[in-house]
Amino acid sequence: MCCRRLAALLVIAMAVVGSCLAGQVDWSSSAFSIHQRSDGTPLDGSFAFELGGFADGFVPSSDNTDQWAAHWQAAQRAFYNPTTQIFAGSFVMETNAAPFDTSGQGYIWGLSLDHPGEWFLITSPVWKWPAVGGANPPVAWTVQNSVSTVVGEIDRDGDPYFLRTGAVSVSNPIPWVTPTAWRGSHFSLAQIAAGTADWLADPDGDGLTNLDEMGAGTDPLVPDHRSIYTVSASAGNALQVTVDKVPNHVLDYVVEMSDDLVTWRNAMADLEVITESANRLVVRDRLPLSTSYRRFFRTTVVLSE
Ligand SMILES: [Ca+2]
Ligand SMILES: [Ca+2]
Repeated sequence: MCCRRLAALLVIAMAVVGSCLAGQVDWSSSAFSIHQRSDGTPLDGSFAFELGGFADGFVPSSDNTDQWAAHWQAAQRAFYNPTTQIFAGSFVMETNAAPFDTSGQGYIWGLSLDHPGEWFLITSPVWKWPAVGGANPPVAWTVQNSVSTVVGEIDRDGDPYFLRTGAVSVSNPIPWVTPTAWRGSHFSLAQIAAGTADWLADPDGDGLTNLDEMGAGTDPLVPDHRSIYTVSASAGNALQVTVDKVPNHVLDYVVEMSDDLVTWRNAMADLEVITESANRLVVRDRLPLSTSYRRFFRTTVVLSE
């Protein structure tokens, strides 16, 4: 994995927003269970699991795995933790637009860039998306309570394994845009060789580096600008930064805070992640607004591949 960082923008502002109720899906495997690839080797930290649904009425099966990526819409991604042997996430509903309508079918899809021939997909007839803003308690979609294993295997008593991915064709398209694929889709081989596609280059001169452009979903060869963040004050009167992510890209968005524009930090002691989904990252200052100190925030995009 390589990582590159770039400070995208500095922001400070304040406004007032209200809190709202929301439907929530808590989804996970079981901790300290045996999770394996199809050949029996333990899952490693390259495996990510995504909560999501398939658009256009597409119904996935083990016979049409080559078409899954074209229809997949992720709600949230959670990486497998080989130490605690679990993946887990909490997703607060952001929309009930299809395929996330209340009759839409929810799925959990596991895959890895390092092991492209190993997938896992489960669902259950009762996994229907909660209503946005609904006041019902969170629903729990777990490997344990899934009913349909489309690809992979589950052994619910955990012995000799709890979850096993299944073997699929390595030529299947994946639902993720890697940095290499993004660069290849926007630049010619000659441009890549000439350095025009370098991550810190700005060939269209719009002030956004190529890395910024990928993180904002803009065209690296057309001058344009899209602000990917908003700053507000939370109900508890603390500064809150919301980042609009480009979904399905293999990169991370990080919000950092500074008192002096010199030292930047994103420690949990200072910043609380309110929610992170495929589309959005919301981070909040743990201290309330005050006239006795200054706060600056910046959003950075981090490549990982
Ligand atoms: Ca640019
Ligand atoms: Ca541009």
